[in-house]
Amino acid sequence: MKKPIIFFVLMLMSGIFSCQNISNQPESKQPNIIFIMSDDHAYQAISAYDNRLIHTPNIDRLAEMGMLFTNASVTNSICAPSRATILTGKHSHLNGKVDNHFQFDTTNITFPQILQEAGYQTALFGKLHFGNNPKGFDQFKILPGQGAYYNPEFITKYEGNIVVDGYVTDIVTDMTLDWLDKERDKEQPFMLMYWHKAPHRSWLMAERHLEEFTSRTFPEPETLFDDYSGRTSPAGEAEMNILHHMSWAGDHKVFPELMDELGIAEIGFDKARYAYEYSRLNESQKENFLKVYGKVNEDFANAYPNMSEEDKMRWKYQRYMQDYLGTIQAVDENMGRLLDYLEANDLMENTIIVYTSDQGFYLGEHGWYDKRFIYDESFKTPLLISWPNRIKAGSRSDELVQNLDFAQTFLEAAGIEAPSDMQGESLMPILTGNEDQWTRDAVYYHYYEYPAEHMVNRHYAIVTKDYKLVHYYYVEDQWELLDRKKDPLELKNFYGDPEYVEIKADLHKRLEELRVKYKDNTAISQRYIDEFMDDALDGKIFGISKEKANEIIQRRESVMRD
Ligand code: SGN
Ligand code: CA
Repeated sequence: MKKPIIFFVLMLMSGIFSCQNISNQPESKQPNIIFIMSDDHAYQAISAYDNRLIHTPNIDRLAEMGMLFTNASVTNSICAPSRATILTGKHSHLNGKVDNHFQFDTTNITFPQILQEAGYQTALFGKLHFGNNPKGFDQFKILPGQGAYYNPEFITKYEGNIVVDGYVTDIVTDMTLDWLDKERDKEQPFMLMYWHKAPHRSWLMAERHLEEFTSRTFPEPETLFDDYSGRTSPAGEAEMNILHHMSWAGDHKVFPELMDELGIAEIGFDKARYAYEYSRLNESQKENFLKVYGKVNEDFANAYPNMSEEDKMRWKYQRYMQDYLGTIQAVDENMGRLLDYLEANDLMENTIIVYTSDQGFYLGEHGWYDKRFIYDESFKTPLLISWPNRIKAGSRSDELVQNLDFAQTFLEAAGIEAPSDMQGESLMPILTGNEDQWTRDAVYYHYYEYPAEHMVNRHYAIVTKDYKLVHYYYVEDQWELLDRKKDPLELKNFYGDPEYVEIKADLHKRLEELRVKYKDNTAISQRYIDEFMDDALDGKIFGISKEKANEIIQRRESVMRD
């Protein structure tokens, strides 16, 4: 019964909206939308934000042409949930995609479906990570799951599953340019999603960048040796420390034979992941890899016997940055190809181009890699938007905008009224210089995937420009109050500090108001926890054993008894 009703509603909406379009705005004025997303791209690794690590001249072009957001964030810092929030304009607890584990519920209405119904041509190339195919696209070629860096497989709308030789970032761009140039109807507006796999783990860069990036040295973040004191226990319990949890072969490309020779123990799926990545390469790619990483291994073999724990952390951080940033070099080059094409084909002026990531990422801050936590580097995400017809070149905004807001922004830009149950706010006032019409002063966050890989405890929070009040509610019940202005590195919990009594009370009140506003409550969250824990106890959650899941449940029960 459900599907026909939704279809009817969509038809109805599209009818109403196309009438509106005709009367309010000539069809030809509807902007094109190009939504570019990379996977796990930290804002620290875009030179328009921070030029200490890498130069990204092409991504920076969007900042020069348009607006850079310094306070953009996600509602749940993990891949598929972020994408689901983007497509539905709803928080995780309402769209149902609370973690990477369960499939996306395709009965949700997404903004591509609405745009398609309203006459937009729609296409998606790259990573989606939903466990099923997307609705609302005239064309898609998506990577299965996380996808592969080399010679990747794609699930396509019309050609079944295909394997394409080459490097994923180049291939996804070729597909995108092909569609723009040859496949779309050039008389109609379009909405194109160009969604990279890079720079997701395990960071395999293009062959052409191997030599250059494996010889670079990068500055260390101030908190590389964070000891996690001063905050609640989840920071110290997480398994995402570069020294302790990043694997030697799988991540750093130390040869498994060398690990054996040096007596280095595996971390996680260390050698298996290395073997998987390596097995995907063809003969000439293997040769190139072995040559470049052979040199890295040689230097490592010489240095390792005299390395202290601190040296190992420093070495691992450098290796992490070399490979991670190497993958971004190809993203930036390909971004250049796309922007050049748009310029050459007169498509720049009336196209909204968004560059963002599905979340931020730790590049050694707090000694970490990965994301999930509400500490800035993963809670915040890069966001650059250009639209020369409407946005002032070189502008910046520090407003609290979120991935929740994209759907309504695009719909408003296209002259389409958004469904009333979407929960974001259109960014149009900010983009068009009418900031006085923007009133949001706090955002809501909720992370769920636990116990799972990286062991980041469940938490929800309110974030304002000045503070974060965070509740870790699973296992031990703990609160954290972060002072964003006074302690920007987020090293201290002020929750018990008498000076913060009033601030704390105010934030508690506002957090409850936000939970009511966004309709998150214990009953809804509990449903997701129960389903997830059943699978965890069955050993069905990636990266966590049945025993570990059971241990967490026992701990939780004993805390609740006390
Ligand atoms: C993989 C990675 C994790 C990462 C998740 C989620 N491990 O499981 O490090 O946190 O993806 O990433 S790996 O050993 O398989 O590389 S997400 O971007 O899809 O959310
Ligand atoms: Ca991601």
